[in-house]
Amino acid sequence: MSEQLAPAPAPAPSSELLQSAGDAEGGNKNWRKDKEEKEEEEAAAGALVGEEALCAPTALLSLSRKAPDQGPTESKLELHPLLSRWALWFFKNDRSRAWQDNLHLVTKFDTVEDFWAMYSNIQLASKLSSGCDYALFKDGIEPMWEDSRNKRGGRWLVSLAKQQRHSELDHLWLETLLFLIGESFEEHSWEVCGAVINIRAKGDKIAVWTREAENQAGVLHIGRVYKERLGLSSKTIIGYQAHADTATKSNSLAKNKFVV
Ligand code: MGP
Repeated sequence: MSEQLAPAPAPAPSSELLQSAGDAEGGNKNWRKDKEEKEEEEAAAGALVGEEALCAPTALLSLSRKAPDQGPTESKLELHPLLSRWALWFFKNDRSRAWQDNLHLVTKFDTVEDFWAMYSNIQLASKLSSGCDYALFKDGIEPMWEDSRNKRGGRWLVSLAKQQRHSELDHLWLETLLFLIGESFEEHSWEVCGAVINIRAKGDKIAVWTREAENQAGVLHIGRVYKERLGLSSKTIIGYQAHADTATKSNSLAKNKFVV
């Protein structure tokens, strides 16, 4: 774990973070109020983000974010900035709608504390229904092949067996998130766009998306560091596929451009 991430308690830091943010009970009341207001806003806007995924993380994030000039009693939280601002997206499969219309922006964050506030207040990936995804992308990059920062890129894909959902999925996804926001890829950090987890009955998938499928050195570096970070054995092979191949594949899996 990088030095920047060290202050974050793991793996269940929510109560600590929220308590240190101040009056936890008052916070809960505010949270419920904020949640009701947010639900009304979403209903009004027709943006129905899956209840199963969300517990008003944006409202909770505001509890932990204290302005630095709030005075000595209220500014006890020292926030630890991340190198980039990140956006969490949620996808819920509704076949009556276009793929893009099922994609919802949940929240954005740019500090270690807000990352944990977000993580602690959304549903674990293993508890989502089949067909749902989470995606964490750098702010400004949409989690789709069509985005200009993705269209020449590809993904390192970790395909899991069905039985791994209960034993390993949440751990691997959390490691993936920390891997991303820690940005320890040396000069290749700019190449990382984000990561996606697909919850699927046929077997779940986690992937790290990078920007340039033709940049062999960068892609391989990221793949090696990622594989090591996940603690995958040398016998486990993960493959990298260009989005252009995935988007036009004729069978179930696009061909691997690289493997590590
Ligand atoms: P998926 O959700 O990535 O994988 O793509 P799944 O459900 O495991 O299916 P499989 O085909 O990999 O076995 C499912 C479908 O969603 C794709 O075939 C596309 O129709 C659509 N889709 C997925 N993504 C990531 C995109 C995207 O970035 N853009 C668009 N337009 N459609 C996408």
